[in-house]
Amino acid sequence: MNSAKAVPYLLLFLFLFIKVSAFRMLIFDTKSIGHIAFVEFPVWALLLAIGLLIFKKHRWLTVWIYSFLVSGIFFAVTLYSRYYTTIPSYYDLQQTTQSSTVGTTILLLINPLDFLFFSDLILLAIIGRRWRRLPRTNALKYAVIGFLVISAITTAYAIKQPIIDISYFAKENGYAQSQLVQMYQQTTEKAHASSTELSPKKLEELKGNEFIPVHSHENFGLAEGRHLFVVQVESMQNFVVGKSLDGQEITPNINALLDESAYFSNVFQQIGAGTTSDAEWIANTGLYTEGMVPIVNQLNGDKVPSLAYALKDKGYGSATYHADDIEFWNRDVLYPALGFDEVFSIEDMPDIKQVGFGPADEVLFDFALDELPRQLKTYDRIYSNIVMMTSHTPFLMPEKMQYLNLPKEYEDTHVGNYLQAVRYADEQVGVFIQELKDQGLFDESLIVIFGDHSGIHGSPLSLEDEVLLNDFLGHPYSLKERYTVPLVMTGGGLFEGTEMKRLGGQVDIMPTVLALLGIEYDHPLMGHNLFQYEKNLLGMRYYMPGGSFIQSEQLYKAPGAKLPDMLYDLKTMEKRGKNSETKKHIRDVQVILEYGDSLLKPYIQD
Ligand code: GP9
Ligand code: MN
Repeated sequence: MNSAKAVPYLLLFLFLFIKVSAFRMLIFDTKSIGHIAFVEFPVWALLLAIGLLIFKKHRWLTVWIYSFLVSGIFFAVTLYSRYYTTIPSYYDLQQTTQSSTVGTTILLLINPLDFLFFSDLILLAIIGRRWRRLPRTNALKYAVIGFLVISAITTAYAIKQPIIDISYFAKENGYAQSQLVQMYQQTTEKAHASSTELSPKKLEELKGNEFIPVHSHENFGLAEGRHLFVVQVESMQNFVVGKSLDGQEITPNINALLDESAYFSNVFQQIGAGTTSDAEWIANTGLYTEGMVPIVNQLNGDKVPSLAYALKDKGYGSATYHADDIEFWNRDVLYPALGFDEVFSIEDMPDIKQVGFGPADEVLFDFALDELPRQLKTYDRIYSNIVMMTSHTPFLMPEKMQYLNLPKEYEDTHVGNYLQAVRYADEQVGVFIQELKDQGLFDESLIVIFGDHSGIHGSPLSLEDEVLLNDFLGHPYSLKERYTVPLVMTGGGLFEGTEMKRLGGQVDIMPTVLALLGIEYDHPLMGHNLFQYEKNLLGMRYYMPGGSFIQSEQLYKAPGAKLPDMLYDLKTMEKRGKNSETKKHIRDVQVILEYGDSLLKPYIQD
């Protein structure tokens, strides 16, 4: 064997090794070159070596295409992880259709250094001039055998590990292997591990409560026979409620409404990759999502037991409103599955006052209010599900829709823009509530307002933003502030300004609403009536590493791509050491999540 012939190949594999190393260091903070060389690199190198063997006549073309593809993958994974703080999987390719609307956000995340992933293309051009044809050599065959053996060993080992968190799994077992194992588990159905059924009693016990039948619950039937309005507010986090900036309240309308509301101030978002649409799913089904994949991308189109169906049985007609394309987040599949009688999207609403990707919330509310007289004639009772959108990142509000006079240092900052956008959303909620009052409907309705998920997170936050946030809050921004969303329940004569500090999740919204309306529900629910139960145990998968939990006393962040695990006291958010309770909650939340997955099975594609 002429060893000189191997030189260009050695260089090609060296470039690939450097690229793989840079990727690992960036995404997983990997410091061990040995780990990279034996776990991550061999799979990528194997693919290149096989390509070179197969396409003998077009070796350079193979190298170029492969290098470009790998650079593209690493570039995309880096951007994705920066925004979502978890790695994307091949599943997420299904989401590419959704990326156009979040394009502006993605642009904010690109760091010019990311393009260095493509810098090996320059090196390839240089060695391409030196070796215009890549020589024949047996070394390639040996390389394939060597890489194959190592890849087979690491993949076989990986297959035996449970995937509790995909990023952590990829960190330990290799990104390439994580994708292979996921594919393998999906085809063999292990991804949706079937679990033993949990009775409502057992589920409540895992959360730390004694089960009580719903008809004996606190506030059961308090709002019986009322209309229901559910308002999902885009990106509204709990920390803005009751807060002021330079003497200006961020949510003056919601703040005023709290006097006649039950306000749950400790409710955690539970969305996964499907963000807004996951929140819609959770609020309308009382079920979890799988987390890593938007539930709307998995639905098989079958009817799903839901709030709309439960209310239909009681004579309600239902309508849902959102000012975006109906195909976005596959709502054209979601809404029929949830059984809404009437579905309104961007094409039904006047094409005016566009902000972001559709007409502003004021147009949405006007539209929904205009539909009311007809609906009130058509149905005994109505359920309206109104999904707001204007306060969506990047939170750029036209001047006319700016209600806050931002202090100089907040101008043109992400945090300042966020507060401005949320202030606008609050104004529209206020107008809507006032309109319901003017029409005499407030006294006949139960109105639920909640935030879909956080708006302030990830890389759009600059150091300057963090300083402002600290200044606004009076302390550093905690995970609790990031993940809690306001949940307000109101309606004439129902509540007298109660703040409920007990832990809740979005999954608890539907059970609480059903209890207030006095409806007993035959299908399984993952959440519970927040008026009744004191304790809670919630899972969160995508925005915290799998295995994380939020429990009435503790918040546990499982180990992820970069960081080790961390336990916090939920009340103070001070760091704590794990105790026996923590270990029990880690096990229990896994049981809850697996039960949650099993409940999704009838409604998702195989
Ligand atoms: C898209 C809108 C925003 O229709 O609801 O979705 P998000 O990006 O927040 O998931
Ligand atoms: Mn959203």
